[in-house]
Amino acid sequence: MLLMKDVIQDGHPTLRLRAKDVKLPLSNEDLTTIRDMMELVENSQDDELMEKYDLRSAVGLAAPQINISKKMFCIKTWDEKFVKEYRLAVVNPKIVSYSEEKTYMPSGEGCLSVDEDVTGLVKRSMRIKARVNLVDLDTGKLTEKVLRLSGFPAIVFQHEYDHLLGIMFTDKIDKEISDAKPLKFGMDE
Ligand code: UDB
Ligand code: ZN
Repeated sequence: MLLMKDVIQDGHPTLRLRAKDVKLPLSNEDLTTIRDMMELVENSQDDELMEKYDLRSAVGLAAPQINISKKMFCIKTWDEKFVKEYRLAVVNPKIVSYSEEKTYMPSGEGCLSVDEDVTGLVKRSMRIKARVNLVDLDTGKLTEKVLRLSGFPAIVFQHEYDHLLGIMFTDKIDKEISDAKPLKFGMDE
């Protein structure tokens, strides 16, 4: 089982590499890795396990963050209206289009690989379209898909995708967000 000590921190060279394509079909080793990553994210969203293992409540994790420089990440989150849940195990993604419209998390982004008290405003596209291979974590089966995401899931996807390129959110702390709309969560009016 993965723990926070397995998540490498800013300054580790792996976080700055361009991750390698994952060879398909998926090896058992890669399948185990992405299952372990999803398990950490899901455990971190369980109050008891979170407390027991001192986990930060996570919505996504990319393989480079556990020192594996391969194009894989997982996402487990709700959209900002709390309508739809996203549970995505993603391999070899490619974002093929970005909306002109920009948004940002009004409370700022953080990162499991960055000290807890570092946050910052990061401008992201409100909507993206990505070609991905999705892994069914029960069967290990892969499906090629075109994903269209918007709002918070799109922000999480772009943050994890950046990890595959060696980019940290701290590189993007803005500068100039006045042309972006703050993302509104469901509980806000
Ligand atoms: C996170 N979680 O998992 F707006 F219900 C962050 C941490 C770093 C604070 C744990 C998070 O943003 N949770 C969250 C946010 C909400 C509403 C809510 C839960 N990541 C993942 C990460 O570091 N992946 O590499 C950072 C996020 C910042 C923006 C998207 C991902
Ligand atoms: Zn991160």
